[in-house]
Amino acid sequence: MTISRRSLIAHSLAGVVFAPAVLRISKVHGAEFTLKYANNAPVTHPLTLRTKEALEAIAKETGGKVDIQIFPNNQLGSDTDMLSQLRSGALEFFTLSPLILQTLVPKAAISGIGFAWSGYDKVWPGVDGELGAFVRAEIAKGGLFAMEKMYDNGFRQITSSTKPIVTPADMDGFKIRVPPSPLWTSMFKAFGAAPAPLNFAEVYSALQTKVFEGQENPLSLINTAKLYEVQKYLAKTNHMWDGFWFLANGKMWAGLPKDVQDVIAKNINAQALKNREDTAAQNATLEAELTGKGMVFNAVDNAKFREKLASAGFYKEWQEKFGPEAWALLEKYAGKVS
Ligand code: X2X
Repeated sequence: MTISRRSLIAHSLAGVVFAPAVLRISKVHGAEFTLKYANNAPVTHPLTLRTKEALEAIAKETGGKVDIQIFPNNQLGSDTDMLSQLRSGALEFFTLSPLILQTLVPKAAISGIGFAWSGYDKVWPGVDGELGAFVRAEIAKGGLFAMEKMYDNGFRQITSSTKPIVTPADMDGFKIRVPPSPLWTSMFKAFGAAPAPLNFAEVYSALQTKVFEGQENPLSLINTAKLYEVQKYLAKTNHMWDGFWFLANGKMWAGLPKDVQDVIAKNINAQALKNREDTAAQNATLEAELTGKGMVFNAVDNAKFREKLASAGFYKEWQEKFGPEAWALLEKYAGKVS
């Protein structure tokens, strides 16, 4: 906070009554809070489009006093880099998968258990409800602040350049890239595949040079990151749901004036709801669009893939790791998971 802002606040506390403007700093010219938000999503992805809208609304509502610049598409580095920048305070805001956050906040990954969610009608009440509140409290213990509403990434599908994945046996030894997270590696080992972690920033070129045969992501990312150029087959596994927590550096957030926090949170949360509508709408059209771009889709018997995880001991292992409280909250919204 600058000296001029302190004195303005002191001035307003001294009895000067202002109209209920969002920020009582109209005598100061230019931005007073210049902050950064970064992500891993392409510029055309609904995460980038909607957060950009939120940041524009924040600037407008504050008369330009709160200026949050957006750095999409790994411009500031990989997810791993951005997470350390966020923790050190070099970056103020960042959206991240709860599974990648697992390296810092072990229980944050609970929402990513394989085949836990049958649909969005269960996901949103869960992450907007007690399950999400539990995770946000865990995130706070890790020194970060998470906004209330998660953004959607989507239900994940397996793609391949070498062969269609139709049965669980097709996963045997399959060289697949997974995001950097213990739960992800564990899930694909349980499928019998040969997973290796890699940040999303490197995925396109790793697929292009055939370091990996496959990867898994929601349709919206496969489309906007142009993964269809380097992947041929898509198995509709819906093997897990993934979203993004909109995170802030905890100390930085706590140091912002309440009126600034309120206007940021209001707009970020409002656009999260629009982002959820975007991905739902895209899911209805992207199979046709990606097929038109040359991908070959196939259905799978999802129950067989789930059985494979169960028989490999995946659910038992992670139920123990997450503990009874987190697991009960997941099942409260998702239904029986194991
Ligand atoms: O890294 C990925 O695959 C991505 C973009 O889906 C995540 O953010 C987890």
